[in-house]
Amino acid sequence: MKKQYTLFFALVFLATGFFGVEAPCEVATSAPSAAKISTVPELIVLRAVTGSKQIGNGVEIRSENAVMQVTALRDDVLRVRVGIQGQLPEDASWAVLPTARTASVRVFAEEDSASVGFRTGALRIKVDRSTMRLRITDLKGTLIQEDAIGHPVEFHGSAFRVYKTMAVDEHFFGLGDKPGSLDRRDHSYSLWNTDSFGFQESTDPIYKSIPFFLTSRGGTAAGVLLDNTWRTSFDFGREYSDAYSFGSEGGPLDYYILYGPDAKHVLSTYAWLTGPTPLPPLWSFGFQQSRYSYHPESEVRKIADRLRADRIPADALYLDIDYQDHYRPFTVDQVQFPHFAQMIEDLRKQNLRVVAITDLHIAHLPDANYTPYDSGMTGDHFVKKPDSSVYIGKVWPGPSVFPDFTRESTRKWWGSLYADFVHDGIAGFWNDMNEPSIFDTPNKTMPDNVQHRIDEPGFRPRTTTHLEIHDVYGMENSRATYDGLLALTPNQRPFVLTRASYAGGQRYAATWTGDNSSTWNHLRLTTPMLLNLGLSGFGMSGADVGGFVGSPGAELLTKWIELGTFQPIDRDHASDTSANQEVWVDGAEQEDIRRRYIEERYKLLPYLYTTAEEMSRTGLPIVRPLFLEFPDATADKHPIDLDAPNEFLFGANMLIAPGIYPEKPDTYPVRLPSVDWYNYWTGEKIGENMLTADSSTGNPSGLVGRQITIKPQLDVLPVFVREGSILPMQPLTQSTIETPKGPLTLRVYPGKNCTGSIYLDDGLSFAYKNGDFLRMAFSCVETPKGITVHVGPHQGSYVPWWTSLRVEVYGSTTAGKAVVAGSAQTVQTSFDAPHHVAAFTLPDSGQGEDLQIEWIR
Ligand code: NBV
Repeated sequence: MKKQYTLFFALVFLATGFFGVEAPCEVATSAPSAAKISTVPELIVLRAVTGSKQIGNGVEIRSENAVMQVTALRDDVLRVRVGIQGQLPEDASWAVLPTARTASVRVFAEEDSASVGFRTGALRIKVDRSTMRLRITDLKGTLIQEDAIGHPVEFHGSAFRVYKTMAVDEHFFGLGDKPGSLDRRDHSYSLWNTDSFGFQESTDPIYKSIPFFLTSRGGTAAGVLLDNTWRTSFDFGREYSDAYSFGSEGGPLDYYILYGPDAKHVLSTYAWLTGPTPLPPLWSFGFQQSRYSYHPESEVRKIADRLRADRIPADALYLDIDYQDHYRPFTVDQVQFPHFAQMIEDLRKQNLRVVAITDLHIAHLPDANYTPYDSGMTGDHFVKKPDSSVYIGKVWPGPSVFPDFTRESTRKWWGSLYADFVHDGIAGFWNDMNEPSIFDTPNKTMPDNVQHRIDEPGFRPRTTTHLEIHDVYGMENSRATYDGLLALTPNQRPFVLTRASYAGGQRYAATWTGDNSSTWNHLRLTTPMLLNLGLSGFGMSGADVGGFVGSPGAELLTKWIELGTFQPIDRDHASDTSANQEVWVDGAEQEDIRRRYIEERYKLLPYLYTTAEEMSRTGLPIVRPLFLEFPDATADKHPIDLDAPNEFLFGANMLIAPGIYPEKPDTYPVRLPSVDWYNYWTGEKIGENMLTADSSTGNPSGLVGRQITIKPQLDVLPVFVREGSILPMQPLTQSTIETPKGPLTLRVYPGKNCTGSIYLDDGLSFAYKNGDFLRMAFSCVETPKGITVHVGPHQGSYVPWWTSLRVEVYGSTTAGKAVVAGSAQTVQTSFDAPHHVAAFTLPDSGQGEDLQIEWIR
């Protein structure tokens, strides 16, 4: 049973009656008589303003011993810090970029008898003098966020909790890939990186801790980052039906509020705050084949040969832990892989790259000529126990030691360990087990009292316990890998895949959702998990296609491969005890369907890569909930995704509608935001006749959109394209290493606000930063007799692989004549009735042109 109003009474009780009315900031115990003899921590309640002063970009407020600072980094970004011992917490962060953290904007002080505060160019901030409640509105008075009635903040010893009022129509997203529903409302979560093999819908916590969430309230979005690496927790109306809260067991009370008003803006602001995902190498968008583990060498080669023989487009093969000598990171089992470097070279000749796992646990092997251990000991790079001896825990190699990744020098040393593998031609690296996962401890990770050193620019040098570092350990591991690879090959974009991370970890690594299961409910889980990851800064993500634990049946694997096509990372991966899970395992009929989807992904690479480049600039994820692009899709502006479970957008323009129960034969509804849509597979425009009757009526949640009914088919994953989009596509290749042969295809879907673009570069280096890229913008307008497609000129110096353009106009009912404006030449279009497409090809001059098409009636 949820408690309504009880929060108010409980807090008023705590803050006034029980602990004394006069004291504005009380130090008390939750059971005074027992306090002296028990370990119940002190409760400190911030209650009234006892002093305040305006500072350059905000206000500093005292409440007895406590100090609270609210500052504006930008007009739309606030930071709130609180210390109860008269001092603010250390001004340092693993997540927030120094440039953002130290940014500041001029504010205007606003004070009256009831409140102190200020105004920015976008927000008004008030702190109530008698209650210390923080209230933020926009300049028109729309409420963005306010502390709950009672008191704003409570401390229990070193733990703290912040309560905020929760509106009836407020919804919550983010917190990384925690399983369960897309909307976090009515749930509570704990953040503590955990190896959660075989997790389920209700498992919490799992691998990553990303203390960022997005709120959406009556169409106004805001974000909150609680920048605290200790064990944190979030409650979105589970404890109290009228309040949400966040807190931590220790560490700084330091949080950021990011104002929208739209969700897209919040996400780009979050990317400003914590850094965007860097542009990944093109090959990482190809199909990736993995298994725990392909070994020996002949098995790896067999998989590569089969991919090529069966013409399954693919770009990467993974080496899991069995390629190593006794699971020792940075070694190779010479018996199983006698020609390791040669194998990598040979795979490369087959246009396949290798990603190798390099776990962080270094085997404890004194006097055994194991360089990672020896050099790590010499450099004092491992974490220690309180008695100063090196901490040893058991993982895959047996007794292991653990790098002290919160030291810059340790990260440099770790990065240098990759030199040989990079030299051998390994293209990407996989950091697993970095929660860290440890076998022989009761909590399956390091004991709380393990000592980590913080020796890091921007931080006060000190030694701290694992409690503070645990949640950021995996991120610093992947940072060490990323930076190390950059140091080794400065002009190559690193590809790092990490399992554990923290806010901001998207700067260093892509991520996957860990050990999911080969079951239908896990196929269902992938969409909300990847969407919430994207809403938490991690736009480059995937879930193991086919599921990791267990073995998928033929149809499940087929459906999963279909969905994987539209995930940022498309990696088929299975456990050591799973049956084989490659594309071909269930015979030709299934393989043909699966191949077709993977082929479609390759054809869509220009669109996908263009979306990835957008992500690297704006922070907008590759897969997006519908409300990001269609915030007004419902009458009351609640996120349309709540009525459209499991639908998602792939980039801005493609809507994927897998259905919640693909294992069932029943028809299911697909809700579409109210613009026109095209069926991606048939090219047909979704006409009125295809909409189901209840699209505008009988819908209690006020949906303004449309609804169509889908009859599930094994070989069809419904995909729709938004009217007014132009999708760039390429001829099929078997790998991104192959140069596509033929024209760049522009799929034109006529409609309102018709635009599109393409971004292209060498896919590997940083030359694009010096202008060596190609960008083109497209648009279209319908004319009385047909349509005009505008092809923008080439921008940037990169020379594309195509010399001609194939323009395909969808939703067509007839052939047409195309004229390049200003030229006398007329081209007759082809017409493909079953696909509703009229098409023609013309040279791409690079100068840009207007293509006028008139339908032949
Ligand atoms: O390295 C083996 C596996 C790996 O395949 C998987 O993807 C990781 O999530 N790893 C976990 C360790 C053992 C899992 C049982």
